[in-house]
Amino acid sequence: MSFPKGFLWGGATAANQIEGGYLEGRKGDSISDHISGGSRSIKRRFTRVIEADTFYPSHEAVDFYHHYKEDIRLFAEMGFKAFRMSITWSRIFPKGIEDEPNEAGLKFYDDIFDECLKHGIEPIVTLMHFDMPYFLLDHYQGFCSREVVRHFVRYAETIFKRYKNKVKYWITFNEINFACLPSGNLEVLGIYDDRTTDYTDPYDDLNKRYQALHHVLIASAEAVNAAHKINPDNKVGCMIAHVTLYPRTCSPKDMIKVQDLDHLFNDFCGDVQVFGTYPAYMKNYYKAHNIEINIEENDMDILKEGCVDYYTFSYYMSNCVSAEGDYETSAGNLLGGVKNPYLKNSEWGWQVDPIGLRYTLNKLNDRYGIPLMIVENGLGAVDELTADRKIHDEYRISYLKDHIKQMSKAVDDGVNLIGYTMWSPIDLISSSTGEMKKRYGLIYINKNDDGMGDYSRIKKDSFYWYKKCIESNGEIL
Ligand code: BGP
Repeated sequence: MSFPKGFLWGGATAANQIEGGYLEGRKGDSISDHISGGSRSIKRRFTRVIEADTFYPSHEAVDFYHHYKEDIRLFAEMGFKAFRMSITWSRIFPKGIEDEPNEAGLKFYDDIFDECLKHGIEPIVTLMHFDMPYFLLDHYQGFCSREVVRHFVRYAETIFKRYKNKVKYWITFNEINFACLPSGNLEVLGIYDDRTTDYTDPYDDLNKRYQALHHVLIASAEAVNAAHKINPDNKVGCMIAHVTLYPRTCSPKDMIKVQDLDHLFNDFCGDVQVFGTYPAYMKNYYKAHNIEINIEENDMDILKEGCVDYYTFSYYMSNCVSAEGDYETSAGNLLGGVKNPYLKNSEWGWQVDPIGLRYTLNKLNDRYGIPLMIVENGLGAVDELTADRKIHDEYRISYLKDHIKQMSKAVDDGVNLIGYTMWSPIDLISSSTGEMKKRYGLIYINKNDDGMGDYSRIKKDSFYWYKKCIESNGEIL
């Protein structure tokens, strides 16, 4: 067991899934404030109060806005070295287009970072985690418009300057590669993905989708550049949702299918962000799908200059694909694919695969050769609060333990892994279902989907387990 000294143990969150504080501190409307259900046939985002079968966003999430001191104190009690969180863009620029930032929003994050630093916790900050000012969606269709790149870069520069002495680790866009999944979550492009609105339908319009993604990649590269100029000590990472793929059989056709999907989903965005250039396989993909995007004269230079310093990814599951089955429609997993007979599912159908994490770490280490960080990994489950206010979540402990064991093997394999922020230190609103019911936390939040609960924080059994894990630098599991 050999985690390096200074290994960044911690936990990860996203602003729109924890903060609440709707419109407090002169915050502007965010896209996530408008998602009140029905999107992709599931209710999304905020704790919802059900009235006569109608869902309303409560805009409260788990009220981190008012509990951050208590929460960060609890993270410190577990011995966290790092806390991954994101900034709500509309707290800083309420509409996204203002010349001057909103001081109250900036101050809110100053306070959070101060609180972290007071406890020796390194903040790892994502600039955009599935959300942006609503105005940018309404007026520009998010990153479909090149204009939004300019607004994003102004936002990023403002943030880098303001927190120059407080934050060193940055991530530009969360799970950027979801844009490449045929049924993907297009919030990464700043597009509200409710197919019933007329905003846009990039699902069928690949040109539009990949044009928007190009803009996001340019925005990310410009932000990396700006971060390095503002503070040469800044470390900026990409963030990829990595779903490791296996062929269903040893048929060469299955293997080719794996390679194609790997390129499209797992590799493309990371390759651009690490190597600073569009890979050949993607140029071919564009040709084969009649995709013609507008690339401006300096764009390739921007990508080349804006390569990331480290590679971060989320890892929840692996997936199994077959050349014969339809990747999208087969049951048993979030991303489709076929059932892997060697793996068990979570209650939500995600195929749990700790050994796949070791494999993935080795793959990424070989491919990129830059420091790696796992910035999301965890188990969504239904927890039971006992009468004496305890949560015995041995299933979560066993999930985390099995993954950490494989991480440690990967480190022994020679992988340059610098941190692990599990998802998530506190219960939060599920991104894919919009529910509280799907809980990930080491800390229970007393709030339910029916609106009941007082937001009190309760330590789960996994809290004490993770504390020991960190204390022993991953030796005691
Ligand atoms: C990732 C997202 C997170 C988080 C996590 C768990 O895709 O980056 O925001 O929510 O998945 O997913 P879910 O909440 O849907 O279970």
